[in-house]
Amino acid sequence: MTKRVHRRKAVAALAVGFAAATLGMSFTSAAGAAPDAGSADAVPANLKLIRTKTSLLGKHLWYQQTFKGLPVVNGYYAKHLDKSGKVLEVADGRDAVPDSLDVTVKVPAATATKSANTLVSARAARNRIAAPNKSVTPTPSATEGAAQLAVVGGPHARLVWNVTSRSTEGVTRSLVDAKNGVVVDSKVISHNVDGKGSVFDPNPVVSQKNENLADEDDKNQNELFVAQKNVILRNLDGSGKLNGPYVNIKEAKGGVAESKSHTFVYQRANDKFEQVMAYYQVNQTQEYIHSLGFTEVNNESQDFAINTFDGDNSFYDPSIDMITMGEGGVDDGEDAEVIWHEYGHAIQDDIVPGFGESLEAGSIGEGFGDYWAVSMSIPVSKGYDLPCVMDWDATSYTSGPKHCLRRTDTGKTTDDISGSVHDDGEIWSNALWDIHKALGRNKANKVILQGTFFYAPDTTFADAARVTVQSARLLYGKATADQVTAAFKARKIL
Ligand SMILES: [Ca+2]
Ligand SMILES: [Ca+2]
Ligand SMILES: [Ca+2]
Ligand SMILES: [Ca+2]
Ligand SMILES: [Zn+2]
Repeated sequence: MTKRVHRRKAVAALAVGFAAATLGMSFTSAAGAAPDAGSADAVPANLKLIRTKTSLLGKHLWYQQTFKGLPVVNGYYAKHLDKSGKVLEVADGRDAVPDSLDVTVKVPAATATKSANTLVSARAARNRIAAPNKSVTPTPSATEGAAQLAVVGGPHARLVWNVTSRSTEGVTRSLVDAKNGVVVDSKVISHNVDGKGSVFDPNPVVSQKNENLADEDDKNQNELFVAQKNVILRNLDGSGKLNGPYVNIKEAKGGVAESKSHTFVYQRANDKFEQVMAYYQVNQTQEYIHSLGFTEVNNESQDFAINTFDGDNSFYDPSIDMITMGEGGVDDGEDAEVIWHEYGHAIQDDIVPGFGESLEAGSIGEGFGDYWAVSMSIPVSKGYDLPCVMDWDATSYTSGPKHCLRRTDTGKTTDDISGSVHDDGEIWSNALWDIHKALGRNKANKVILQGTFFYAPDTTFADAARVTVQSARLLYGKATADQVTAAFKARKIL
């Protein structure tokens, strides 16, 4: 292998017209330190060693080009050494940066992050409209951002904030001019992929119409195996884990599931099965929410901890925005209705900061979670006892013949208020269920989600009902609002 020095590719890989060749420009920042590739130690000035790899033939040293201590975007330098330390090859991908470039920041990081996220959100929204029928549903709103100061070299050298955002497009890198705030480049650096999975949908009791199934301590059973359904896991971020724009399996008993081929097929005795359930069922519910036109209903990669709690309970923790699925009795993650109930809490906490500050608000939280579980179950339940909540999980703690943790058709009214959020939630869920029956699934869910945007954190039944009626009126007119009013009157809420 002969020793060669590769010069920089002629065009920088930036999208916004940085087309001029950098060939022939001097590396003023590296003045007096011409590459001496012949010596293993010598490298040009202003390089920072960022990685050393060992291969069969030797070592590979990777450097980040820097300017006044800041990374130069896409500016690299690599030195490949044989086992004796002799240089085999050098790759020089540095961009010229004029010494005169001023690195004083004019635009704060927060402003740059906001500009980048706004642009990413708008682009995601446009893409969604352009391709409404694609199975992968890109959706708007970049929700996270971290800004790092950097320098772009080449003919349009400038100081930039390098902003990493996460949106339904995936992970995006945007470069924002730190002098004037203009977003000069923005591109997706991750890849969304489809994976394969196997799930219960919504749960075995409903899909098999069999109230006699039993947990048997998480044992694989033929009756439960046939209840599994092969599905496509959409919107995976390509990391090989169950992560995407709507779901992030963050912690899990036995470790998070990983598959390079994005194949997540397990039987229910494997603790990873519940991870797949959470990913699939939450992705489904977010795609549904987006299909209704809502772009900011917990539109983020919701954190989950799966099977990390050994009690027979699951919970949403608003302080860290995390849903924990317990493994007591039937693993809670085996029943999509438990997942959707908890996700209902995450939805409300996202729309109304600090939601649930009063007894009635807490009851609305529980009632909405139950209603949401029932409503999400409808497309896959073939009409089987729809108002029954958590039919499979409840086999562990109800004697039967029917197994329901709660129902959305109890007939309770405010005369039955008991002071317990779960019991009183049945008043609220019954009202929502009646709205559902009156308006149909999509129209009802639009009205109910829209109404939530007007809730106060410590709302009362009556106030929450009032803004739901108002939402129905503004979206659909008086006749629809009257139907919603009737549903709340039947529960003596209005
Ligand atoms: Ca299980
Ligand atoms: Ca959230
Ligand atoms: Ca359980
Ligand atoms: Ca059910
Ligand atoms: Zn709850």
